[in-house]
Amino acid sequence: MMNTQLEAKKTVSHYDILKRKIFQKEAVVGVIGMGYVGLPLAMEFASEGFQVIGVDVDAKKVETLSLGQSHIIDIPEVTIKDALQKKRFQATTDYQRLAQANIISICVPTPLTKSHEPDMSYIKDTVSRLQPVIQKGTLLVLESTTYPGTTRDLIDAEFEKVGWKTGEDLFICFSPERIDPGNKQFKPKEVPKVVGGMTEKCSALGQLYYENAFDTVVPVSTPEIAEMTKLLENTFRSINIAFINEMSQLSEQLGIDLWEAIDAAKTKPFGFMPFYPGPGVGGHCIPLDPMYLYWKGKEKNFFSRFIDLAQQVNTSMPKHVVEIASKALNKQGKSLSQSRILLVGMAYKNDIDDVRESPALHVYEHLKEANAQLTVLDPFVTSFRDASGEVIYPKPAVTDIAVYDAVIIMTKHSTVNYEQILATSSCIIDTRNVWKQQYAHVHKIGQA
Ligand code: SAJ
Repeated sequence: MMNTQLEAKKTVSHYDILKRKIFQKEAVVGVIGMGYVGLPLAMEFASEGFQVIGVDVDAKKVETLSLGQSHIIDIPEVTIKDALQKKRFQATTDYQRLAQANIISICVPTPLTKSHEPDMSYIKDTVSRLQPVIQKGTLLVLESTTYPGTTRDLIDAEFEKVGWKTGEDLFICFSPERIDPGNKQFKPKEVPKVVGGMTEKCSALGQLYYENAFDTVVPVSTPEIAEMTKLLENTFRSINIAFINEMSQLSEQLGIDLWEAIDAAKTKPFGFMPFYPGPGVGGHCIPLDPMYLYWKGKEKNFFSRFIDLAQQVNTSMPKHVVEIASKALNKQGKSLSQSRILLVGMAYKNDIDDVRESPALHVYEHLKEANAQLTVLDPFVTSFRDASGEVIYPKPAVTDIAVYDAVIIMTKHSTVNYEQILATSSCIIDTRNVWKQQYAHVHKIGQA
């Protein structure tokens, strides 16, 4: 048989074999990164009847997962135990196990470096560990949020270098994760899944794969478009949050209750989308993702003023909260220094235990610099490190509210007794609109 016919036969065989394996749920799924993205993804495919190999470099995470314990607040232990018991999930630190995988999703962190540039070290490390073990005919999907071009430059190019032909020997896609930690309104499978392949065959296999675990799959024509889609979503969010944060500072100057204006504006059934002022923007995504887009634009000498301004406004909010607290205490003849302050909520948003990039961490540091005496109340966060590296243990509850000169509500955890705080404290700073009604002793951002 001619070489081209052999090649053609081999191409059809890789593609067709994988297509059949996915259809028949015989495809072994590998998920690299057992974090807030990878673990829910692994559990989705396990619950759909696939064999899933969860790989993580953190031996502790692998150990707890193998015991059926969960380190991700949205994944109950029963889900993990069920997948283990049905022998559909195994956790390991051993990349060699991925030699058995027909499909591999990469869900590793894409943080920023100290100089606010994309840190691609996790992706690069993953690809270099993966290359010696991955088998030909595998579908490889990058899910980590990143700048347009990453999949092509850091993944596809690495395999092309060793003579693998994408679309024949290997199938490569980008599919952004859209996990929203703590979101009770939408289950992960109900959130449409965007996927863009390097070639048509890559896209077709990517769609087939995700159709098993997501109600809706949205194909786009290239990985760059899929990468851009995610950054567009989160940059849109960051800019709109910054806008409303700036409007909150304007409203305070004008003596207008912005929260009431937002509630009125959102009665308009079109053309308006509510965002709410806060103490700043936390989490692993919104503070970081726009900087990936900003950095990519800079490469082309394009400096996005919106992204830059949004970062400035959002990162200025923690200091603004401290200023409000300082003015409120001054009205009682007190200063921040030596005042006993209760910080309610260290997590970056309510009812989760994640403090990454939390604005409350910055407020904590500013107050510490001002020599305030700080106590943290957070029923979800068991511990966190402050800027000096000291481990701080929040109280899950407090009863002695009256002893604090001020209480600052940073995160509106649903299990906190706000009525007790309102009745007992003489000075409250509310950054989350806990109280819609105005009280003389409650100083709310976005209100005079
Ligand atoms: N925030 C405000 N005002 C708002 C909305 C949010 O101050 O009107 C603050 C929050 O308090 C939080 C930060 O911004 O500190 C981020 O909020 P978030 O709701 O975006 O929380 P994340 O980052 O955990 O979730 C997001 C997803 N959120 C939603 O779509 C609602 C989404 O942006 C991404 O799919 C996901 O992270 C991700 O992983 O990219």
